Amino acid sequence: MAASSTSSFVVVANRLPVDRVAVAGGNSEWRTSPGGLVTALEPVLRQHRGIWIGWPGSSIDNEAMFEVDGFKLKPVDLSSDEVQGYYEGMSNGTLWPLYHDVVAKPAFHREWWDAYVRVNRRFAAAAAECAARDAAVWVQDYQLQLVPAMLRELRPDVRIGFFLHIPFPPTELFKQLPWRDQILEGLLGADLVGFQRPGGASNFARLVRLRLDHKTHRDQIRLEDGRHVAARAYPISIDFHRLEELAMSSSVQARTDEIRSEIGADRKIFLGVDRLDYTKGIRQRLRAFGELIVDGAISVDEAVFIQVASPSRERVQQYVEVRDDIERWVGRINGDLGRIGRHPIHYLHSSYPREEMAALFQAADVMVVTPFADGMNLVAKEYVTCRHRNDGALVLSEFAGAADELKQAFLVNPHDINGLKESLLAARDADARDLTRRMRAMRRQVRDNDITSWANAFLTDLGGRKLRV
Ligand code: GDG
Repeated sequence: MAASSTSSFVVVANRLPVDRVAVAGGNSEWRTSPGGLVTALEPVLRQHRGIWIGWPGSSIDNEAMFEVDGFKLKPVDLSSDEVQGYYEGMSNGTLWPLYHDVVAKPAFHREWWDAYVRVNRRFAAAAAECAARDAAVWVQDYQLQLVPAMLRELRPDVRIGFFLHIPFPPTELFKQLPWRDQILEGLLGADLVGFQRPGGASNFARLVRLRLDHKTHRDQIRLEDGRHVAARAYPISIDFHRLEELAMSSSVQARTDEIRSEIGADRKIFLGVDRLDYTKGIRQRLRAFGELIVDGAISVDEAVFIQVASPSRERVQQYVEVRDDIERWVGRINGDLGRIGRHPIHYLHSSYPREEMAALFQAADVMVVTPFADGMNLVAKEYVTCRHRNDGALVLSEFAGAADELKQAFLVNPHDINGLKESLLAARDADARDLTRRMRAMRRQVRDNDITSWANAFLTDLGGRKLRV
């Protein structure tokens, strides 16, 4: 259905919150994809008849606005060259590894940068077209860091917010970027720049002071023209109540029982759930688990590791390599340490419905989340949310943003394999009362700081009370 005009609230993100799905008769239609961001922004989008601008994920005939489930969507159509240069190249081959502590080597290519500038300009133009006078525009994430300044130039009347979902790197790493000043200038087009952790906000403030000579005071940056930009932390969260309700539903409970009985009721389940990404530390955690079997500390009759690695960015070379690497390790561990009917690792390279994820979270005794760097890590918060009986153990990397809030987790340094092994055993062997005490505190933290509080905190700072969810 066609939708028209402008709105007082506009979201700009790399992807539209919809997928094109095949339906009977060889046709296809749009369905909303249930990501965290849509859930968070749904009330405010509906209230303001907001518009969401993004790439539809596949090529489309025209860029006319359309409507799905009451959401107004404005597509930005990208050519395959643009997808390659802006998305696979600059976003996921340069910025993603650079911002994640150079866990993989970032590649710097001028043609990728050129595509990034071009595509950011197109997103900014679309935002300028959709924003009503004095509207609030909320730009999301590392793919669109130039949009705030480009949009400000086109539309000085609008309030502009930007939120970075991934870490913002320390100055020494950021400085490697050939286009470092352009990115800083791009972000400074916003009135409010949000980060997951206070460290990201202070890295940014330090960089604009050092490189662009702007004055900063606490979380305020003062520009030459007298304008102020605020840089603050807004730790993202999840929809606690919706997920808890799903986890408590009878169908998910039944599926949980089924998984437990398939694995063997007495076997401990260690679980990993990640997009297959080199930042997530998947190989290291499997290696630690394998070594514990070799050491005799874990027996394949008593424990299993389930690793869900959902397919991600499969056209980017580093992702092809990390997949090969992980699969070699899984093969080696299962080949060396398993026997018929007893695989130490159940490796699942697939995406599953939310119900299946909730059942897995409930079935797992020990959740293992070991990224080398991670803006937040929602999986850790989802596990805690699903443990409505206040049991289960969370092993969590101190390098995930979630570690700031989930302090009662078994915190680990994922580079330290021996430390990781000790934590896996400590989590397995912890007594029930200790686990309950920890889980209660973590659940309270996520319940009291859910996705709505996150959106409200950001939107109130951006646009005042009228934008609250
Ligand atoms: C970025 C930042 C930040 C995974 N496999 C399946 C599935 N998932 C869901 C998880 C979770 C989400 O995907 C992954 O979110 P994370 O936060 O763990 O990580 P990134 O994808 O890297 O997200 C991150 C986040 O943005 C938000 O700001 O926290 O730091 O890197 O919700 O459950 N969901 C389903 N099937 C799967 O197979 N249904």
